[in-house]
Amino acid sequence: MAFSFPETDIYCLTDSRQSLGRSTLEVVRNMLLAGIKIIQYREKDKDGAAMLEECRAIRDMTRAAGCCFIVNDHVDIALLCEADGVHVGQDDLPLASVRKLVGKDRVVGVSTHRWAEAEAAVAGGADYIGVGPILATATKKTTPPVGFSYLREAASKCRIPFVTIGGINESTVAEAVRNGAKCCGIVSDIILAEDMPGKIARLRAIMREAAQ
Ligand code: 3NM
Repeated sequence: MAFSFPETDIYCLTDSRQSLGRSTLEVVRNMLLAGIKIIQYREKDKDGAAMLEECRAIRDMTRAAGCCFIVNDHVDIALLCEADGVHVGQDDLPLASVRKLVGKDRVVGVSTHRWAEAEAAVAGGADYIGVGPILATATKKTTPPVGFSYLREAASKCRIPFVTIGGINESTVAEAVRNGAKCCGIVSDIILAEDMPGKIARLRAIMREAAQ
């Protein structure tokens, strides 16, 4: 699938540790039902075979829905399930090595927490970057929040698409948009909702209003 990054929408991520007991496939089904166009498989506690099996099923579902499918961290799984791309953090394999493995036709995204990291990712040929964590989040406790100032910097300087992520929810997304967020990466606020499509509709409405 050709990579087309949603300019202003929501980038959804899975996390079975906070999915109200629903399976990852059920969670993905709900995201697709809401018309989400980019989904990242991000699972921290599963073994390789289980992740590969889930990713193969998600690949089929996302392909049928015309949704871009990104695998977090695991380049091998991304290749084996024919995902559209892979997302890596600052402590994962270096961008140049990831690119060598996946080739130019797959998407590579890189998490960044300050502008110097963003510049390096752009110079290294990343297709998009993550900008965060903007606010404190229980989903990723390892990196301290960077606040809205880095978001404003990225919004004014970044020449490639970026995802604003970390602590974005119904209460904070308007401020994120007013500080330059366009595509928002949201984990817990969406997957902890009983009615995921309803939650996504409310988030989108707030984003639309804040963008005016
Ligand atoms: N990456 P929630 S913050 C997966 O800053 C992830 O790179 C981040 O979870 C980064 O929407 C984050 O529940 C977690 O706050 C976002």
